[in-house]
Amino acid sequence: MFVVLEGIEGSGKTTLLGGLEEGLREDGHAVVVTREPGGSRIGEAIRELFLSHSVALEPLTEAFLVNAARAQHVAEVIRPALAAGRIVLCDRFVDSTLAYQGYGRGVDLHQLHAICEVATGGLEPDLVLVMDMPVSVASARLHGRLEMMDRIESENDGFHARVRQGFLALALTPRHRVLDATLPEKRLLDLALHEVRKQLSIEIS
Ligand code: T5A
Repeated sequence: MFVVLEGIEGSGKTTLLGGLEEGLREDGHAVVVTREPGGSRIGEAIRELFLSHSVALEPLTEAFLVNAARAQHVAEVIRPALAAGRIVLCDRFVDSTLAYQGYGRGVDLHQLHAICEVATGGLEPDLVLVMDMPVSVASARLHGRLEMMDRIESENDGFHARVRQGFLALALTPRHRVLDATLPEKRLLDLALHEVRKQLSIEIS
């Protein structure tokens, strides 16, 4: 099963992924945790470039870069793990491109869908957990690491608000679940584990 976590920066995806991984391993599942951009050697190199302040990137260049990383990630990590019967937990996937480069930067959504489709070969997640929270709350959480803000995190609140609205607009499908990311960590983990276990029972039956 392929599970993706999405949401704006600071919404708690990485924290939740750690808890999900532990809970699912305790259930006896083999789990692979990975992320985008990244996940493979070339993907991590692209990530470094993508997040660096040292380069100015056109929105379409951003879209092609994350999708170059994604093509390698899908072929080298995600598809083999799924074929081996593992649960793949992925920090961000296609919705991030649609939300950041589409809703955030203004790249045409039809073009983005087409680019992502080529990169994924049509692979779609079975479940997408969307961590939703106001931008102001997420920014306050990240405030302590102001000096370490990457190129995208450093964008203004208006950009992040468009990205948040993008994630919510994309979440209107049966495979998406929107979680209130302002909830305490333990409560969020319980809700997320419940959703993943429910989806697993559907996949198995
Ligand atoms: N990107 C990515 C694109 O533009 N296009 C794309 O196609 C893709 C794939 C990737 C960047 O690339 C962009 C989007 C991103 O800008 P990233 O590292 O994956 O960067 O994403 P970030 O969201 O920046 O990762 P962060 O680590 O900043 O945020 P998380 O993972 O959402 O949040 P987390 O877990 O690190 O938590 C943040 C803080 O909140 C606390 C944590 O302890 C931590 O201090 N916290 C909570 N506090 C209270 N209650 C809770 N429930 C909490 N959960 C966590």
